Amino acid sequence: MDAYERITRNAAEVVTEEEIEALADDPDGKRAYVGYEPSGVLHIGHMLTANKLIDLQEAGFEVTVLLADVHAYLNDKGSFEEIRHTAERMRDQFIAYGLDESNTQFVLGSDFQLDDDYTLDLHALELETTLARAERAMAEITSGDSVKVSQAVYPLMQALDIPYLGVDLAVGGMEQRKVHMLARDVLPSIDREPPTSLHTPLIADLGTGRGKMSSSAGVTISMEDSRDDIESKVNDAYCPPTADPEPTDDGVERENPVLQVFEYHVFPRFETVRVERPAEYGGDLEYDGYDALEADLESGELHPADAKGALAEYLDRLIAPGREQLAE
Ligand code: IYR
Repeated sequence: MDAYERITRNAAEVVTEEEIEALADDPDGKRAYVGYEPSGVLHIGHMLTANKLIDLQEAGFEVTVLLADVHAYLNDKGSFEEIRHTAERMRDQFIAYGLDESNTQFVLGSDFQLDDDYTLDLHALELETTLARAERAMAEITSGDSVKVSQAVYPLMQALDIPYLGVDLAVGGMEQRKVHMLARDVLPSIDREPPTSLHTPLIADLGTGRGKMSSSAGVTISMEDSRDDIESKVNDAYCPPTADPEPTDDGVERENPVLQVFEYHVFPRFETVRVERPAEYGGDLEYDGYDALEADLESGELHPADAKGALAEYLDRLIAPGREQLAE
C-alpha cells in the first residue's frame, strides 16, 4: 500500500485531494493531529480516529494528540480541575491502544490556548465570524439546546489550534468537518494557511444501526469493557443478514454496525481475520480483507452469529491492553 492509499483508506472525506497528495509525496517530518475533549477512558469513537493516526504514523507522519481541556470546559463537560485530571488518564490509554509512543506528542490545550498571542488571534477571528456561522459549525458537536457564547468561541479556538500546533493535517470525525471548513475560510484573514483536513466516517449505534455511536447515548464499546461486556454488546448488535435492511417505521435508513466495526476497526489493525465455526457448519473461515467478509455476510455464506463471535474476539484483542492499563 503506498503512502497516499494508507493515508486516505477508510476516510469519508479529504479536503483537498491535491493537498493530501502533496503530503503523501513527502510525508517524513509532516505532522497530523486530532483533538479530543478529555473523557479519561477511550471509547470506540476515539479508537476510530486513533486508527487513522496509526495509519499516518505508518506512512511517516509525526502525530500530535491534543487533549482539549479548554474545549471540554467550553462544552460544559465539568469543572476545569476534573477535566484536567481526566486528560492525564487519556494519554496512557492512547499508547496502550497502539499509538507509537516515540512519535506521538501529547499537548494540553491549556498549555498554549491561554497565552496572550493566542487570545488576541482568537479575538481577531471573532471579528471575522458571524454568530450564525460559528453556531452552524458546532451543530454536530454540542449536545445542549440553548446556544451559549462559549459554543461560538469553541470552533474558532479549534481553528486556531491548527497554526498554533504547527500541524500539516487536521484529522477528525465527520462531525468536525464544519469546524475545519470554517478554519479554511477564516484563518487566511489572520495570514495563516487554510488547513488540510481528513474526516473519518461516523459509525452507527451498535444496538440499533441508527445515528452515531457515542458514549453518551446508545451502546458503545469502551476500554473499560470486560470480555463478557463486549460479547454481550456485540451479540445484541443490529446485524441484518442481507444488504437490504428492513425499512424502519420512521423511514430512517439503518447501517449495519457489525460490518462497520469490522471495516473501520478490525481490518485496519489485523491482516487476517479468522471466523471460527464448527465443522458441521462449514468449518473456520479466513478473510484477508473486509470486502470478502461483507460479501459472505450478504450472500448468507457467513451467519451473523458467527460474524459476531469473531467481532467480539478481535475487539477484545484491541481493547485488552487499554483495559490492563486501567487496572494498573
Ligand atoms: N471538537 C473536538 C475536540 C477538539 C478537536 C480539535 I481537532 C481541536 O483543535 C480542539 C478540540 C470534539 O468534538 O471532541
